[in-house]
Formats: sequence, structure tokens, C-alpha cells
Amino acid sequence: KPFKRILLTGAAGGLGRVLRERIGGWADVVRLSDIGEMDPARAGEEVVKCDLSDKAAVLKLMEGVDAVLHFGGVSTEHAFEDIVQANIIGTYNLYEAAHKCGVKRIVFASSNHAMGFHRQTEVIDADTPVRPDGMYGISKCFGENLSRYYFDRTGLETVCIRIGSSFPEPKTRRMMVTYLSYDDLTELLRCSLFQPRVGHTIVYGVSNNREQWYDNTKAAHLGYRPKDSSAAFDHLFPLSAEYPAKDDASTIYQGGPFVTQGPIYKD
Ligand code: NAI
Ligand code: 15L
Repeated sequence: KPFKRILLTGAAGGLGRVLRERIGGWADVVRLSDIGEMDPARAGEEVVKCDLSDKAAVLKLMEGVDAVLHFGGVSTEHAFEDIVQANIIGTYNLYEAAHKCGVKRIVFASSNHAMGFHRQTEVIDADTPVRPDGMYGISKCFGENLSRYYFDRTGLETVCIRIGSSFPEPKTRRMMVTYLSYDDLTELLRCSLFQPRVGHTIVYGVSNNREQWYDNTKAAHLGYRPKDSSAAFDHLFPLSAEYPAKDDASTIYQGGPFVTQGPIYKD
């Protein structure tokens, strides 16, 4: 196996629990970590409870690790004070520890919300300027820039996956465009970990859905070919008059409902 020990952060979360069942064969040991409760370790696993905002604990967590799947953190819009601990200080602690421990590669679970204020009529790629749609999206931009810096300064490689919507099935009409199946997510992680050279890559994590807001040409070197499509869920969203009006922000911007959830501070 190419890796001795892979660290998965966010292991108690929605995606972490799915990935736990799928990445066992990728390393001799998978170290699972979260601030929340996790099932006990099975063969080939280690379970370590850790708050990402605790710098010393994260350094200890990283010992003996050679690759990281960084999925831990606040995963929706929240007060900046909460986001800063897990996503900004936490991601900084993770990169600093990874550098100190000689980690070769990190896959960072970024989000479509780094780009959420682009319109649904646009097709964006890895070089399109960021337009975060809230404090959560801003924290993902921070992770993307931080990882860019660590690559330029130290050679630590990162693939930033701007995940669309990875759930068992699309929950809204918007998610018919942003849907990423669990199989395609797993395949994108496999490509991101096992391609010989990735440098610092930004890729959109979506399935082969009929409508696309994302152009992954600049991440072609990953070799990611999604197999699934949200078309399998067409029956969930029959065309009807109930589709939100054209002046509803959630149908104008790619970030959907997130674009009206972030704070606007007034004196
Ligand atoms: P989730 O909220 O279910 O899981 C996140 C996990 O991070 C939780 O188990 C939580 O306990 C843990 N966590 C939060 N603060 C922490 C801290 N201070 N220290 C250690 N652990 C902490 O979210 P989900 O859906 O599993 O997403 C995983 C990652 O993927 C997140 O980073 C999220 O931003 C990203 N993502 C997910 C998308 C999706 O469609 N599921 C879309 C875009 C991005
Ligand atoms: C995200 O970044 C969130 O983590 C996830 O819960 C979904 O809301 C997703 O984006 C989305 O945009 O559908």
C-alpha cells in the first residue's frame, strides 16, 4: 500500500462515516478523528478524539501520518466565532502539524460555497475568482489559500475539492446540479491521493449531472471521471409551478440558500 497511515478528520460526520467504510484498503492504518463520538476502532483502524482548535493535540494526532483527508470542521453557515475555531484555527493547526510531521499530501474538503455568489448562469473553473457566500465559504477560501501557501513554501501537496452536495440523494432542485454521489466522491478521493503528482489542485466535486456550473478541465491531471448522475433522481423534482421565483436569491446564485444566511453587520 502506498501509505502507512491515512488520517481522516471529521470521521463522525455525514461524509466521514460513509468514507470510513470505503477507505480501509488505502493504507495499513486509517486513523479516524473527530471532536464527536465515533464507533470503536476495528482492525486496521485507530480512533482518536481531538478538537482541531487544540494545537498540541493536533500535533500529536499527526504523528506517524503520511496523508490526510481533512473533512472535520463546521460544515454549514454559523457565527464567525464558531467557524474561526474549527475551520480557520483548526485548519492552520492541521497544516502546521502536517508540515512538522513530513506529511506528503492532504485532500481538503472545500466547498462550492467558496464560489456561492457566482450566478447559476455562469460556468466557473479553478481560476475563476472566489466569491464566498458567507463566513463558512470564507473559511473554505482560507483553507484553499493556506494550502496554496504550504505547497509553495514547503512542497506539501493538496487537492482542494469544492464539494457540491454529497448526500444519499439531492434534496432540492439546486442539488440536481451540485449533487456528488458517494461513489464519485470516493473515486475523486482515490484519484486525489494516488496520482503521482498533484501540486496544489482545485477541483469541483460533482457527479456527471446533466446541468453543470463547473468546468474541471484544469484538474484533468487527476483523472477523475464521475460515473453517476443526478438524472437518476429526476422523479423527485417534477416540473411544476412551485419552482421558486426568478427573483429568489437561492435560484439566482450557485450557493443557493446560503447566500442569504451569512451575517450583515450594521452599526
Ligand atoms: P458534518 O457536519 O456531518 O461533519 C463534520 C464533522 O466535523 C462533524 O462530525 C464534527 O463533529 C466535526 N468537527 C466540527 N468541529 C470540529 C472541531 N473543532 N474539531 C474536530 N472535529 C470537528 O459535515 P459533512 O457533510 O460530513 O462534511 C464533511 C466536510 O465536507 C466538511 O468540511 C464540509 O464543510 C465539507 N463539505 C461537505 C459537503 C456535503 O455535501 N456533505 C459539501 C461541501 C463541503
Ligand atoms: C456544503 O458546503 C455543506 O457542507 C453541505 O451541508 C451542503 O449544504 C452543501 O454545501 C450544499 O451546497 O448543498
